[in-house]
Order: sequence, then structure tokens, then C-alpha cells
Amino acid sequence: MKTQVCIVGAGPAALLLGHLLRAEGVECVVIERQTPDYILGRIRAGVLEEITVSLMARLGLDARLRAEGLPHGGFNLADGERLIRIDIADLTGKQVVVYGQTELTRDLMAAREERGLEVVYEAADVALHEVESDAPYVTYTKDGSEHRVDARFVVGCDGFHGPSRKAIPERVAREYLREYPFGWLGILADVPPCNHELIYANHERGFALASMRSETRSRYYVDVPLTDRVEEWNDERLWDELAIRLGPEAAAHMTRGPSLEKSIAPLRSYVFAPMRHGSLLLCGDAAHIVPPTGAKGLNLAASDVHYAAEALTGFFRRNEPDRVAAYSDTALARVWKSERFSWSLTRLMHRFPEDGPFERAMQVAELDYIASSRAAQTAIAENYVGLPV
Ligand code: RFL
Ligand code: PHB
Repeated sequence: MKTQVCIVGAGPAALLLGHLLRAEGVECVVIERQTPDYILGRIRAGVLEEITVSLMARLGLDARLRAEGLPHGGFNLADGERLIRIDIADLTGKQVVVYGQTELTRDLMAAREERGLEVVYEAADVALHEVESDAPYVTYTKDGSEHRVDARFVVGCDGFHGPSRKAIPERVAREYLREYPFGWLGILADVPPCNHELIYANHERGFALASMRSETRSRYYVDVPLTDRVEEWNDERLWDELAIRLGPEAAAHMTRGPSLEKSIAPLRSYVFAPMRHGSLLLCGDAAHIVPPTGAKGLNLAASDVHYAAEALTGFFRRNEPDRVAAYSDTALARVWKSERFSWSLTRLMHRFPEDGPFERAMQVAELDYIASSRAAQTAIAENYVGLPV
């Protein structure tokens, strides 16, 4: 098979990019290892920035997002007794939208046929070849036979564990990694949220987050040591812990219910550079990971895709090859700012095992400062809604 762009992976980054390229008349094929049901079974992001919402709107695939997404004009930082509200609408004039990654992916999947986006699911042994040349290709096996896709560009949207990043030779690669000494244990339940806005809590027993997917579906997290297993956390124990960490006000409004999903995700900050080498571009988790505290992962994937789509349509439709050359620097400039915000909010809201009284006093002082300063709140708010693309 021959195409202009071969996209590896069919998560949100890949499908957004595929649709944006198709909308501009660029040929592309998407190659994914898993089944659609497997992908829709992964419970991940819940908060969308303006860039992500605007890309769905540009594609005309935002009808359900507009109807069912919950616009949020603020969120809260909790510290012991105190609830510090960050009024993002007042401070920035913008808002975020609570709409699950699963639903966004479902909307993108559903439009495949109508928009002529070809996706090959259940492709095994996906491998990238000749990415330093102008004629890269991707091979895979499916139903017992070998396949080859020749393209002008390959875009790796295959997440943190996919093969694309590894196709960039070590001699040009730089990696930046920070692993955190805890993971987030998440629970999804069909119960109304305890608060109409998100609450990020730093309690002496650890971090907690009260989030939601809709007015009848809640998503909560606590941080746990990396050695903990999900089986050690029955629903009752988790609800008890959430009630303590989120504080009496939230606990009074918290409805408990059986978990629909429960899992532990490790936290890390990771950046791979460059994000383009030869004819290979990387987008989303394939190139970088942020700890989920800033709600940035999916949104960063969306801004990468925005830059990659501009670069590739420039190349194929407008005779502007330079944007492809600039892609890595353009995308990384925004990536690093989101990494910084996600890292600093993680640092502020979690108790690290190595922390002593001084580090704790620094957290308290910073939260005090945020509570009393409009400038500090503005800095948090403008990062949370998303920096300009
Ligand atoms: P994905 O979603 O991982 O998709 C990659 C796709 O590539 C496929 N793949 C392969 N395909 C072919 N061959 C191979 N060998 C392959 N290997 C892998 C995979 O099957 C998959 O379909 O990456 P993408 O598209 O870059 O999207 C990134 C987001 O998924 C991620 O950043 C967010 O989920 C992060 N995240 C959050 N982001 C936000 O913006 N806001 C949030 O509120 C938020 N909360 C979260 C999160 C991530 C979490 N976890 C579990 C990591 C909360 C959690 C708990
Ligand atoms: C979620 O609802 O899953 C969620 C919300 C905000 C975050 C992380 C995860 O910062």
C-alpha cells in the first residue's frame, strides 16, 4: 500500500491527526495494535483545554462534546481546612470542558467511515523502516500475512510504549526523565460528583482528586506507594480514604458506589527530543509524559497534532516544506511549559517520602501565597486552561 502519511497508533492523537489530514485532502493510513473496544476500555483523561475542543470543532465532530461536555470556569486546591478556588473564567476569560478521553476517542472513531479515514486495527509486529530517508515505510502482520505501507512521512502516535520513538537513532536522541515515588489509584463510579468543580487535595495522608465524567459519573484518585496493588484497595477502603483526604465538606456530599473501573497509574515526567528526525514525527505520549496533576497529557497530544497537521498540510498542499523542519522546536517549546506546570503542581500537591518539615513549610507558604494573590492565581489559571498554541 502507498500513502502520503502513515500514522502509527490509533489513540486520540492519531485519530485527531488522521481526521485533520483527511479534511485537507492529505492521504493517510492509521495502523493500530489493539481493537477499538480495547482502546475505549482505557479510562484516562477527563479535562479538555480550548485547543482540544477547538480541533474537534474545526473537524465538525464536536456535537456530542458541546451537548454532553461540562464547561468548568474554576477548580479548587484543598489544604487541610482550606479550599482555594481558582476562578479560571474570571482570571483568563476562558474555561475547560470536562469530557472523557474515552468519549472523545469514540466520536473520532465513529466518524472514520464518513470522513474516509482508513484505520487498520489488530496489526501485530508494527515496525518502522528507513525513517532517515524520503521513502520511509511501515510493516505489520495481520491475519497471518505481512503488509507494507510506503509513505512520504511516518507519524508516531503510538504512546509511551510504542515502537516509533525507538526508530530515532541513539546518536541524535536526548531523554529527560523524572519518576515520582507514587502512583495514582483511580476509581470510576456511577454516582453524582461530591462537588460541581474539581478538588485537588494535599492532605497529610496524601493527595486526592475529586473529578467527574458527567453529573452522574464520578472519577476520584488518591496517591499510593508504587508497591501497592489494586487488590489491596477494596471499594470501601478507597471511599474511606477519599473522605479523609478530601476533607469534611467534600466527604459530606460524597456518594459511594461500586467501582466500574479501578487502576493504578505510575507518575512520571518524560521528554524525548527531537520530536522529528528525517521523515518521522512524534506526537503525544510517544514523545512525552506528564504527571496527570495538571490535566495536560491529552491536551499536549492535541497541540502536537495541531502543529504536525499544519506542517504536513503545508508540505503537501501549500508547498511550504519548512514547517516540517521546524516541527520539533515548535512542539517542544509548548511541551516544556506544560511539563513545568505539571511538575510544579505535582510538587505542590503531593507529600514526597523524602520531604521533611522544611519542604512541608514551603508547600504551606506557597498555598498561602496562592490563596492571597491574584497574580499567583492567574499564573495557575492560565497554565490550567492551556497556554497559547
Ligand atoms: P495513547 O492514548 O497511549 O495512544 C497510543 C496508541 O498507540 C497504540 N500502540 C500501537 N499501535 C501499533 N503498534 C504498536 N506497537 C503500538 N503500541 C502502542 C496503543 O494501543 C494506543 O491506541 O497516546 P496518545 O494518543 O498520545 O494520547 C495521550 C493520552 O492518552 C494521555 O496523554 C492522557 O490520557 C494523559 N492523561 C490526562 N491527560 C489530560 O489531558 N487530562 C487529564 O485529565 C488526564 N488524566 C491521563 C489522566 C492519563 C492517565 N493514565 C492512566 C496514564 C489520567 C490518567 C490516570
Ligand atoms: C480525570 O478526571 O481523570 C482527571 C482530571 C484532572 C486531572 C487528572 C485526571 O488533573
